[in-house]
Amino acid sequence: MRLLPMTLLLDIPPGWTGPWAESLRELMPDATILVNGQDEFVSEAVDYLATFRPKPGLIKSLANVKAVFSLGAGVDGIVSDPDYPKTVPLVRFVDHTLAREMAQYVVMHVLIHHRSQRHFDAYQAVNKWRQRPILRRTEDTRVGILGLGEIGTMCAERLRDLDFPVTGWSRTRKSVAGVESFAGAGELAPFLARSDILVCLLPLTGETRAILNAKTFALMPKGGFVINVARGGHLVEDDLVAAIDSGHLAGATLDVFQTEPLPASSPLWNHPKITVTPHVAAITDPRAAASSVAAGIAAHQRGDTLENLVDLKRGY
Ligand code: NDP
Ligand code: OXD
Repeated sequence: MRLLPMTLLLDIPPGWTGPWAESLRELMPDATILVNGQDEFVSEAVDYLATFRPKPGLIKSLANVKAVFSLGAGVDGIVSDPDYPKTVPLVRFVDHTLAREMAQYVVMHVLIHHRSQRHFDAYQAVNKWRQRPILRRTEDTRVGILGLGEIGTMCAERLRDLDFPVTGWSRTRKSVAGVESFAGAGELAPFLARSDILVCLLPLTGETRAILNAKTFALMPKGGFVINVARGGHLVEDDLVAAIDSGHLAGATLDVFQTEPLPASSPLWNHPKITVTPHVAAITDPRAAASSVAAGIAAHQRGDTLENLVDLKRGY
């Protein structure tokens, strides 16, 4: 992609792997691509930043940065920086392959729960043949999706296509074929009351933090199941364990945690009714991210309106 000369700073979280800089350099051969923590750079020379969880203050220190590109769909790690300069546009990563992987993860864990797969795993481990009917009909297993955005909508459509009755909850009302839409704080309680499986796909904001709490679980039907693939900050972990141990909830699948990596001492690791995965529901593909960053920079240089802009006041 031909671009005007510019400098892009790539700020990758420690532990991330993949050919991030290579993908960006391949797509933008005329650009200067620098990697934070590896390359020396002059802050004032940085035109664009691609990042996921920047150290607070990094963006403010880049006095001439023209736009920031999030390498993840969730931007809570960027907008939480109190020094984020409000005049700098923030572009979110929206990608079909990311949404598709998220939908695969959600469908898989809905089915693992619905088909009692963990029950069969436990008996296989001790060489025991234990048949058991599916406990509830698909038509009677209502899935509720908190957050009917890019990813939530794809999850809803895939589950609907498997004949699960699906509803979604969002700030504004949605129109997704075959998916009942609930909107706003006033419709949260009726939405929860008909969510046998509750999937969280909300962005983490001041309004959604700790939304998965004791009150929320009490409003769900007895025997309900929770899947949190959004952010650890959405869930009050102790409330979840209490709701499962009391017998009100049947269990949970968690991909995201208040503290990541999840400390080895966390009781969540060994809870017999909780499945833990290490924030892998979907991993950003470096090539897809590079192509979205390159397209955004090209649009910005042409003076076009940027797509997928984050509303900094709303926080997503
Ligand atoms: P979107 O911004 O497309 O969708 C967010 C949805 O949440 C929208 O429907 C929005 O409603 C709704 N919402 C936001 N605030 C509220 C509120 N206060 N009350 C009710 N509804 C609200 O986000 P994505 O679908 O792209 O991503 C969702 C989240 O998934 C990300 O923020 C990230 O945290 C997580 N994620 C996790 C990954 C993982 O590997 N575990 C990978 C990728 C993403 P409305 O449309 O009306 O504004
Ligand atoms: C994301 C994530 O937000 O990986 O994209 O969690």
